[in-house]
Amino acid sequence: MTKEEIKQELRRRLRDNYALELEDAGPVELFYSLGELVKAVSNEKWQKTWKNYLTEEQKQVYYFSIEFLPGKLLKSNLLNLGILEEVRQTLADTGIDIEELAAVEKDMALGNGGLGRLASCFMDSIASCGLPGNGNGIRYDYGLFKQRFMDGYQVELPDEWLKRGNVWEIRREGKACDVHLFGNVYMKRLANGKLQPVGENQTTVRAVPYDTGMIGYQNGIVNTMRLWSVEIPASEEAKYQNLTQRRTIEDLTAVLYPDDSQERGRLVRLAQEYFFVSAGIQSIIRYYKKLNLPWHSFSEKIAIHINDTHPAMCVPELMRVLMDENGLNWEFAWDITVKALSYTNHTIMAEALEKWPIHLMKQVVPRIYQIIEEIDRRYVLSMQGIHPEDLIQRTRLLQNDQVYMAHLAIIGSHSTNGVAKIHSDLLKAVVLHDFYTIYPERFNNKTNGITERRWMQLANEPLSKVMDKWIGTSWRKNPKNLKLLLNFQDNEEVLKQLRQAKLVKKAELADYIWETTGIEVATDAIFDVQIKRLHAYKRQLMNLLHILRLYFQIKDHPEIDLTPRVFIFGAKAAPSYSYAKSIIKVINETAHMINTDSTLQGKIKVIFLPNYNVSLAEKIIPAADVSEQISLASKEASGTSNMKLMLNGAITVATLDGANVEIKDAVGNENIYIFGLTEKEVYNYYENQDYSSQKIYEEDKELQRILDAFIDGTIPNVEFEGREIYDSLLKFNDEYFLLRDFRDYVQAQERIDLDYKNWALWQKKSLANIANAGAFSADETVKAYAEDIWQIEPIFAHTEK
Ligand code: DL6
Repeated sequence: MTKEEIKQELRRRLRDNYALELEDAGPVELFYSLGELVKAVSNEKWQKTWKNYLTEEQKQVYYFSIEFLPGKLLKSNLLNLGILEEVRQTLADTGIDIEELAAVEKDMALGNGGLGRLASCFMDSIASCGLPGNGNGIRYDYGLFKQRFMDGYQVELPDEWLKRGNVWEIRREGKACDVHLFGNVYMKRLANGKLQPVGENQTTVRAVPYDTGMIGYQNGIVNTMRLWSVEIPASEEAKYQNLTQRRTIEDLTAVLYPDDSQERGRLVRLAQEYFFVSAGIQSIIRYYKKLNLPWHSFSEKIAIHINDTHPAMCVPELMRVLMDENGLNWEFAWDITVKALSYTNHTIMAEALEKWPIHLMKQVVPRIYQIIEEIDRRYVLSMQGIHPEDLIQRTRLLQNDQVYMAHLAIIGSHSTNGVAKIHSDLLKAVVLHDFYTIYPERFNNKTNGITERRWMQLANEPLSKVMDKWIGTSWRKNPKNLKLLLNFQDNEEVLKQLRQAKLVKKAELADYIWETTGIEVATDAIFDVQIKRLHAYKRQLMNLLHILRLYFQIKDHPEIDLTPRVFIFGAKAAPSYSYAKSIIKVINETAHMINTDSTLQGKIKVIFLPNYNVSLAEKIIPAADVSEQISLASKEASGTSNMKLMLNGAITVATLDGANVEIKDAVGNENIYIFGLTEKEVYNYYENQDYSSQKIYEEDKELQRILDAFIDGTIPNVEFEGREIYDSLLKFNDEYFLLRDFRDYVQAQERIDLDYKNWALWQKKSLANIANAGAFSADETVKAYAEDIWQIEPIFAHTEK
C-alpha cells in the first residue's frame, strides 16, 4: 500500500466508525481504525491461504496449547505485512507517533510464561516459514493477572484485556460445536448387535471459535490461531434462568489458571482442558470430512500436536469421535490416533507432571474416562510377555487412583520430544526412562527457539539498523545470517555502533524505570537482568544473595572499585505459591533498603519492575548487559529468555542447564560465564544424600552474614518471609543447592565486573552472542518439527515473494 492509500483508508474508517477526521482522532480511535485496516489487508491473504490448503489438500498441523502469549500484535502484523515503515511515516506526516497507538493495545496474555510464549513464537514462525499450521486454544475472558506491588507484596488484579474488544479476532459462529461434560454414560446394544455409548444427564455447552490471523513474514501466508469461548447453547437456555446459574457455564473460559506447576480450581481446569480439546478435534474432523478421503489417509493430511500434557485428552477424544461418531473399530481408530498425534514435554519438575484423580475424570468426562481405562487395559495386555511386569505397572496410565497424563500422551502418540538437548537426554535417562526402554524410536529433541522478528526487528530497532548497515538485510528473512557479523568482531567502528545502540535502549529503559518507580539509574552501570517466572528452582534468591554480598562489601569498604550495577528483576509468582511470593517481598524490601542508602553512592541499585509480560520484556531485553540464567542444573527444561537476551547482545551468566548448554556451545566458553554444579553432580548429591547446607554455612563467614540478614533485622519488614527463606536454606537443607553454587557464582560475577571495565572486550563478547543467536531461531525449530514429527511441507506464497 502507498502512503496515500493508507491515509485514505484510515480516514474512511475513522469517519465511518467514529465520525472523526484523522487530525481529530485520539490514539484509541486510531488504533482500532488502523487495526481494522491491517485486518482487511491480511484477510485477503488469509482467505487465499486457507482456500489453498483446502484445494491442494495440504497436510496441516494443529498445535493444541492451553496457553498462547502473543503480546501486542499491531506492529508485528504491520512488520509481517511489510507495511510498518509506510504506516509509521504516514502517521508521522500527520503528527502522530505510532508508538502512542501501539500502547493502546492490551497484551494478549493468555499464558503464564515460557510455554505460552513459545507457542506464540511458533505461530509466527510456522506462518513465516510458509508451513500450513493452526493454533488451537482457549479464549480466556481474563488473561494472566496484572501484578502490582503493595508494601513490597505481590497483589494480583484481573486482566481485563477484552474490555475494549479485540480488533484482531473473527467470531465464527458457523463453526461452533457442542461439548458434553458430566453426567453418566452407559452402553446400549443396537439392532446390529454393536454397543453404542449413550450419555444421560450431561451438561452441553457451546464452543464458539474466535480466529486470529497469524501473518507470515512478508510471504503472503496467513494461518489461523483458533481460540474457543464457551456459551450456553440456545437449546439449553431454559436450564439457566438466573445469572448465578449462567455463570457456572460461562466461568469455564473465564480465567487462565495462573499456576504452571500446581493445578488449582481442579474441576474447572479439567473441564477447560476437555473443552478446547473436544472443540478442536471436532473442527479438525469436520475439515477432514470436507476432503472426502478415506479414514486411513487421516494422518497423511492431519498432524495434531499436544503442547505439554494439558491437551493430552486429544488421545481419547480423537478415539471417541472416530469410534462413537464415525463407527470405526478400536484398532483402526487407535492406529489413526497414534499416527496423527505427537507430544512435547516441557518440564521435569515432578509436581508439574500432570495427574488427574480418577474420581474427578469420571465425574467431568465420563466417556473419556471409559476410553482411558480401555487404553490402559489394552496397553498392559500388549506389553505382557514383552516387558517385565514391574516396568509395565510403572508405565500404566492408571496408578494410585490417578490418570497420568504424560503416560497417556506418550502411549497415544508417535513422538515425544524435550525442548533442549540436556532436557531430552534427561527425559530418556531419568524422568521417562521406562518409556524410552519401551519406545526408543518415539523420543527426540527439538531445542526451543524464538522469533527474531519480535525480539530484534521490533523490540530493538537501533540494533537492527546496525545489522542492516554492516551485514545487509538478509538476516531479517534468514536469522542464521546474523553470523555474518562475526566478520566484524575486530572492527572498532562496528563495536562502537553496537555499544551506542545498546546505550539508546538503556536510556529508554532508564526513563521507564524512572516513570514507573521514581528511581534513577545510570546508563553506564551494568544492566543485570533476571526475567522469568518466580520459582525456587530458577534461583532468583541466589541473585539476591549476591546483591547482599555487594551491599555488605560497599558498606565495609565505601572506596571499593566496583563497576556500578543495576539489578533488574521481572517475575510473577503463582498466587498460590507462597514461598515465591516471599522471595518477591524480600527482593522488594532489599531493593528499598539499597536504593535509599546514599552511602552506597549509587554503586548498586535493585529494580523489581511490576507486571512482567511480553511488552515489558520488549523494553528490558534490548537494554540488558547481563542475562541471569542461574537455575539449578537439570531443572530448567530449556528457557527462552536466555535466547532473547543473547540475541540482543547481553552476555549470559549461566549454569549448564536447559538451552544454556547449547548457547555455550554456540558462543564458545570465552563469551559466556559458566558456573555451578553440573547436572551429573546434582544427581550425585541425590544419590549419595550427602549435601549439607549447614556445613557450608558454618564454614563461610561471609555467607553467614548474608543469610543472617534475612532474620536479624538487616533487611527490614521481612520478619516472616525472611525466616521462611532462612529456614528453607538451612533447616530444610537448601533444596536447590544455592549455597553450594554461591561461591562459584560470585566468582563469575567478579569476572563480569572486571571484563565490563574493558568496553571493547565486552562489546566483542556481546557481538559474538548476537552473531550466534540465529541458531536459536524458532524458524529453524519449527522446520525441524515439520520435517521430523509433523511431516508437513511449506507452501509457496501465492501473492508475493
Ligand atoms: O518450553 C518452553 C518452556 C521452557 O523454556 C521452560 O524451561 C519450561 O520451564 C517451561 N515449562 C512450563 C511447563 N510447566 N511447568 N513447570 O511452563 O516451558
